Amino acid sequence: MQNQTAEVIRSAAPAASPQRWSVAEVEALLKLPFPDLMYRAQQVHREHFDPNALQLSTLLSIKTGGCSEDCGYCSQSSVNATDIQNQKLMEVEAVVAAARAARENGATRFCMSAAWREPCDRDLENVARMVSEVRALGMETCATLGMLSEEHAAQLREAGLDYYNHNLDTAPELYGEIITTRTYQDRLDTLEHVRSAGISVCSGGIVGLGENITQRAALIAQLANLDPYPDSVPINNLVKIEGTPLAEAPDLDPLDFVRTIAVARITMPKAYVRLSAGREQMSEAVQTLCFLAGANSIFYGEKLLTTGNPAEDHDRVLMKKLGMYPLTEKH
Ligand code: SAM
Ligand code: DTB
Ligand code: SF4
Repeated sequence: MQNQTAEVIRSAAPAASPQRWSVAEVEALLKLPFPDLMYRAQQVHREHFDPNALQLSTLLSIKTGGCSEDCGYCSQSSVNATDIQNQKLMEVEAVVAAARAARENGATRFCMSAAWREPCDRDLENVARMVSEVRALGMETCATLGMLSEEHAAQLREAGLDYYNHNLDTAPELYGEIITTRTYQDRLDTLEHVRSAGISVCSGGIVGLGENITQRAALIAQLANLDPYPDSVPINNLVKIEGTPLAEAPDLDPLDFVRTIAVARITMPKAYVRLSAGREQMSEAVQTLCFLAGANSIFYGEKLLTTGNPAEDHDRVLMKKLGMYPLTEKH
């Protein structure tokens, strides 16, 4: 039986249209006793998903570094003094070869990421070719290329793009302290263009940026109040990168990370909640708590964009130990 605190928070049963979540309601969820929170999250998760299955996406940085945006967490911003190797847009053939390898390893979705503020027309044509060729391998396609116009979104859809990743990243109140070269509204506009083009929305954020619990709640409320909420919600734990303004950000308590996952699950019942960046720095026990809290998707492959991720064989062993398995058919 749930305790009184839990009872005052309204039920997260899915409705035809999404619920509106106030920041205070989300914050109250984040503050639930841990066992109550996990119980709520598991109830919601099991109502909509096989709790033992994980969706696996492999990431590839198709254009690395030299980005004109000033995101305070990112190794790829030209404003940040990081020591990554810039790399121009990859050739289509090399991208398709990487996608094929990812498929052979068991990934069902391939996500192509570029360090751009926004793609130009020529870049977009090249990415559209990559999308259609990766799609032809029988994989789901995802791209994250920065801001997207309506026209570019339509072109990508035409090429066979299934998902577009564009994160809200943090709470509106904190946003201006993390990024100054674009606005929150710019982010929301791109999500609208993506949705209108018929592409599924993948949007989440980063925790551990030094936000307080109210700001963490505000990020989740923003995502959950999108109408409809995103199909896929990546929750990244900040990977601290030397040379970025956030290199010395205080560590987030791992249990607060797990709580964030649980609240994302409760407020966005049918979304795939992705345990994203930061897994390499996380113990298996914490990752397991995230799965129990409702995370049902991961980035699979030994590299994220410029930082490491657990190797495929390591993740396979973990899944086996937990009796979990990859989603094999397309979802
Ligand atoms: N340039 C595009 C954009 O910003 O939308 C696409 C690539 S960008 C690297 C994709 C996302 O990666 C960011 O929105 C952010 O959420 C996440 N990210 C970047 N650096 C990170 C870091 N150091 N730790 C955790 N997440 C990070
Ligand atoms: C997302 O939300 N996380 C991924 C993906 N979308 C593109 C990126 C994580 C980047 C982590 C830092 C790096 O490897 O540079
Ligand atoms: Fe550029 Fe994206 Fe990194 Fe921001 S997060 S600096 S937009 S690559």
